[in-house]
Parts: sequence; C-alpha cells; structure tokens
Amino acid sequence: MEMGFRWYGSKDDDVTLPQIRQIPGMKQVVGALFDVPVGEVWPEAEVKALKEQVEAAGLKLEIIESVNIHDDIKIGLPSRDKYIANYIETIKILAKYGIKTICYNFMPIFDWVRTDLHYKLPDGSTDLAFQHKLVEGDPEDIIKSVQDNSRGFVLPGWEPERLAEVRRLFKAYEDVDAEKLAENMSYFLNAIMPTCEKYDVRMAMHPDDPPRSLFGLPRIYKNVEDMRAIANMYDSPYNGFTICTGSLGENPDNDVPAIIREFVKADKVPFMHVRNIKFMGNEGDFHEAAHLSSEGSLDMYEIMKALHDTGFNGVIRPDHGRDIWGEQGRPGYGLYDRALGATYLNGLWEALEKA
Ligand code: DNO
Ligand code: MN
Repeated sequence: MEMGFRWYGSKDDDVTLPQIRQIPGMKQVVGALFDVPVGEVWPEAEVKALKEQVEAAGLKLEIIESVNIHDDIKIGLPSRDKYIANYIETIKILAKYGIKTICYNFMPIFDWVRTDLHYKLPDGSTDLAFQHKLVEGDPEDIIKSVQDNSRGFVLPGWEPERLAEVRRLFKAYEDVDAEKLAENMSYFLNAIMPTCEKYDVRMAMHPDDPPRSLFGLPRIYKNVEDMRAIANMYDSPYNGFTICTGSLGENPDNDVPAIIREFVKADKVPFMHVRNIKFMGNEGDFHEAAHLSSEGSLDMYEIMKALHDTGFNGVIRPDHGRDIWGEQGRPGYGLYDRALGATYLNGLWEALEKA
C-alpha cells in the first residue's frame, strides 16, 4: 500500500509539492492535466512535464485522476467513436510516462455534488455537506446558491462558461435512462480495454457521488449490484474500481468493508479514496468529517482492516478534508486536514501490519 495526495498543479493549487513531500509516509501524487478540454488527446509534452515535476519533488506519479469522459460517449452519440479514439491515444501517452491507473467516473454532466461547501462544524472548522431537500428544485438555482458561498470555486461541471452547455446537455440526456447509460459504458469499456491490457494501464471507476440519481439524471455506480454489473461488462483486472468510502458510504445501506473485501479479493481495486462522512438526520443527509472513526459514521478501522486482510497493494488517498487552522483554499482540498487524514490512515495500517 502506498499513500497518495491529490494535487491540482502548480498553477491552480495553493498546496505545493514540497509541502506534500513533508507529510509523513507520503509517496504518490495523484494528478491530472486540468486545462485539456474533455475529449481531447492529452499533449505528451505536458504529461512529461508533470511527471518530471512530481519526480523532481521526490514523489511518484502513477495515478491520474481523472481523464474525464466526454458526454457524447455517455449519451451514446455517433461522435463518441472519435472521443473514444482520443481516449485511447491518451491512455498510450500516459502509459509511456509510467502511469499505471486512471481514475474516471461515468456521471452524466457533473462530477460530485454538494449543497454546502462551507458547512460549519461545532469545532469551528468547515467541510462539504449534502442535504436532499436542497436538490429538489431547479439545478441552476441550487448551483447558484452553492456558488454564492464558495470563495470563487465552482462545483465541478458548473463552470459559469459552461451554463449554456449544461442546459443543452440536460436535453441531450432526456432519452438516456440508467439502462442506456450502462450500455454506453459497456461500449466504451469494450473499446478501450484491449489498449489498457496491452499498455498495462488499469481503469478505476469512481462511484457516483452522492450515490443516487440527481436532477432526474441516471446513475450507474451506486452500490454493490452496480459494481457487479460493471465488472461483468468486461472481465479483466484492467476494468477496475476506485472504491471511495465516502461516496459509497453516503448511502447507509452500503456495507463499505464488505464491498472492499469482495472487490479487492477479485483484484479489481488499484486505487482507494478513504474518507469519513457523518449522517445528519435519517434521510442520508451528510457532512464530510475528519477521518477519525469517532468523528463520523464510518468505521475507518474496519475499512482499513478489510483492505489489509485482502492484501490491498494499490494506492490510497485521503479524499477530502475539512478547512482547519484558517485555511481558505479549494473547498475539500486543503493541506492540513488531508495530511492529518493520511497520517491517521498510515497509523491504522501500521497497527494492522504489526498486529
Ligand atoms: C469525490 C471525489 C471526486 C472524484 C471524481 C473522479 O469523492 O473523489 O471528485 O475525484 O469523481 O472522477
Ligand atoms: Mn472520492
């Protein structure tokens, strides 16, 4: 197991590589090129530069999060073949620079959604939160209210320049139900898998977050049944999962340690996001919490034990953190609380190793 840390690049992240390097036990940077428009081939020179920059800081870059998937692939438009061909080119380029795993998601239009990016906790820290009743209206109103309280950061997918596009996309998804989305996912996987196998790059799908349908859009990675269906689309360790304990754990019906055991044993999990959440009320509303078990609703010892027992040998990153000690950067991606999370997870791992 190696610990990793997500980094948004020297231009867009307040956190620096030397800071990441000083987190005890930190080995890997989880990075991406954030300026390449979705669907285009990643420029080789930029991939090379990122790799060299991370290695010069004494860290490894073996996981990319994410190479995003163009909506035309998810909708199943004829133009998907062009975007899939580009995706395959990107896989080859990443392989050339030692990338072993690509994290991606198959959520229509948006990435993760929260209704509050600065939810206040009793200790004065803030974190990300989600309340069902706040997503029942018009998506644009919801996003506006989140944006108004977000220090200039936007929810992924809701960049203001993309608003017209978002409206167009809602129309384009009108005929795409969960079954159709799964079919399109299978088409995509079957097209890229031979390249992944040949170039030794593992795909690691991230769960839908939150793991339920939102704004009438379908979702296909919400629970263990969905995972079995996705695994069956193409039977190979290269068709793998990112198990995000927070995202799956946001539905109290998901038994996260059991899910970990089943899929790590089947050699389907090269990458983990490990974070805690705390339920508020009984509707599955939650806020994200410090990583420690006693701060949230998930048992982090049982999660790490499931990984340890099944011989997990991939990369773990603390997913999101709270804003603490006055930090005011990208919500969920500050330095301090994620560093505390990594240290705590490394501590649990050491105890499991020595037990
Ligand atoms: C939520 C986060 C996500 C994740 C992407 C992966 O739990 O980890 O933002 O990075 O969905 O594609
Ligand atoms: Mn995650």
